Amino acid sequence: MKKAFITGITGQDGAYLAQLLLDKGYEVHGGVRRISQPETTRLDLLGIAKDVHLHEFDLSESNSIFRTLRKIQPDEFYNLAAQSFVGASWELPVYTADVDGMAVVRILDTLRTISPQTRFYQASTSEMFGLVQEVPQSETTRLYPRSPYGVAKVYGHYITMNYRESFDMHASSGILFNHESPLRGKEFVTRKITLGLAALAKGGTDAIELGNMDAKRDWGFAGDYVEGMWRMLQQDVADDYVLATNETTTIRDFFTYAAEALGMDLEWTGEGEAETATDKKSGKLVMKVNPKFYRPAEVDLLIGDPSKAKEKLGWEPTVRVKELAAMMAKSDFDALG
Ligand code: NDP
Ligand code: GDR
Repeated sequence: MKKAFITGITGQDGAYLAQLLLDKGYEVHGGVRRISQPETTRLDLLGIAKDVHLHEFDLSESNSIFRTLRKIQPDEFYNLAAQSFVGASWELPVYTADVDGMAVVRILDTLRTISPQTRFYQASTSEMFGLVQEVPQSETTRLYPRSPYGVAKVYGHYITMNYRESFDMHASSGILFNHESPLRGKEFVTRKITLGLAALAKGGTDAIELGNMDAKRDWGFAGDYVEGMWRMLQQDVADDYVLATNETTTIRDFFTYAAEALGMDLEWTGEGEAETATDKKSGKLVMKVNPKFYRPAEVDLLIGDPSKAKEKLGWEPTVRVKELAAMMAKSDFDALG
């Protein structure tokens, strides 16, 4: 039986990956931070909390990484834990650099010392592309991060490549474009939209307040992306791969798709800070812009080219953005009873 260790197992991707690996017959271990109230909501929702082995683990603590790895000696190590919210990274730039950047070398160097045969996956991100250099973005596109989060992830990405080249380690990075699901964190824009719309459809009256409506993202379904992570570690030779849908959508259009799935018919008015959306059927104001959600520097356009993953891994996304928006909106609507 293969053993896997997942950092960030309580997060969106960690939960889906744990489920995938359990289905494949792995013994699944995961790292959880010590907090006053252990939080396994996503693992509970998937019905797998009892099937995984959880270990106290913090990315900022070298000894915690060392002790955990020495004990488990996993065949595969997936580093999914991170301060993953871009918006918060301007408030927590040093912490983000440590957890999203430095922690990657802590893990790699520990693996090199005590478990060099372990295959390693690093959660790299399309946020590393930042300011548009090329469309669509691929593994060879120049990196130009636009947030402390993006900058920290660039370090994690390059140190993964460096340990692969320096020590012949099986270390791969997945450069993943945005992927969402009903388990997505509530502060990310897709989930914020679907939770807010579900409440409005159930009779609520609070308009959803958003920032930049013009940003474009390449959104896929998280379940598809964890399959791609696993496939990367099954290759004979480690490498870096983009996972994306190759379709890009504005925040406004995602909002419209989710609203339509709940039976709304939107009327958009105004521009910039004055932009609003009203549901023509109920007459309710459902969205207004609040500049407090604007970012100090924005990533305007992300669209990925996943052809390498398709050719080498046989990976393709199965859920398109409209279906994704409907899936999330209906899940949040149903959860309200
Ligand atoms: P989530 O925010 O849902 O999960 C992050 C996980 O990291 C949580 O389990 C969290 O634990 C854990 N964590 C945070 N800080 C620490 C720490 N100091 N020590 C140990 N664990 C910690 O993220 P996602 O699942 O969406 O993303 C997974 C990874 O992929 C992240 O690295 C993210 O940056 C990256 N990524 C995500 C993309 C996406 O669109 N989802 C796209 C590209 C990359 P806790 O539950 O205690 O908070
Ligand atoms: P992102 O996701 O920054 O792409 O990072 P997020 O959903 O936070 O933002 C996407 C875009 O929406 C705009 N936006 C808002 N965003 C949030 N969160 N809240 C709002 O109210 C709002 N209004 C407009 C943002 O400005 C941005 O342009 C995600 C994370 O999962 C990262 O960890 C991951 O690396 C990248 O995706 C790929």
